[in-house]
Amino acid sequence: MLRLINGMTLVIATHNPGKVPEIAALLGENYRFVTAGELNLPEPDETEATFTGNAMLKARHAAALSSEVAIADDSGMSVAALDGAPGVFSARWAGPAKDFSIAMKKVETRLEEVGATDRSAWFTSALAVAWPDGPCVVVEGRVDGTLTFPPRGDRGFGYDPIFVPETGELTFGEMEPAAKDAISHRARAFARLRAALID
Ligand code: ITT
Repeated sequence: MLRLINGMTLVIATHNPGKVPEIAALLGENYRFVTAGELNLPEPDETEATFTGNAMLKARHAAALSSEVAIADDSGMSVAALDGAPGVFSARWAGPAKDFSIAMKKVETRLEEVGATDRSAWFTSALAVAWPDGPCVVVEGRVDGTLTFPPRGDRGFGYDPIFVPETGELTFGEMEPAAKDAISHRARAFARLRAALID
């Protein structure tokens, strides 16, 4: 049976510094962490068409190269009026410089172009845990909300300053990290992971 055991080392298979504290906070203090960046692991190409596919690809890549159990997140923001875009292309909309002011502006411009008044959006997080000898578990979580422009708040990362979760009025960029961690797509995915691999 696949389990995460207290005290084991887990590779956090991300090169996004915004995700590391969120994943570490969700996992708590029971594991030893090392990040893909600290191990100088190369970033794999995200060639899959789904969040779950890319999360498994990243976790398997890090587990194979490090010989440790690895956890990866593949996530993104989907906008209803843009048929779910940017979705799995969320990071790529920020360009090679990973400038999310450009990505957020692009979302606003696309909404104006299609003449949409619907501002519904959601974040998805797929979390995958892979073992070096092959097994892999993947789960998904989602949080719904609405978009607001101009961006507000300098906390969080990525698209956080334009996303207001349905349970409140502040953007993810304005919320305390713990408040975001309590309701986020990543937290919801983690609850499923906990049920599958920890409890
Ligand atoms: P890794 O693959 O190395 O983890 P990445 O940034 O390329 O880093 P993704 O491919 O999963 O990760 O891209 C997801 C993008 O979606 C991410 O760069 C953010 O812009 C956005 N995103 C995901 N979760 C988010 C969150 O909680 N808040 C804001 N933006 C988020």
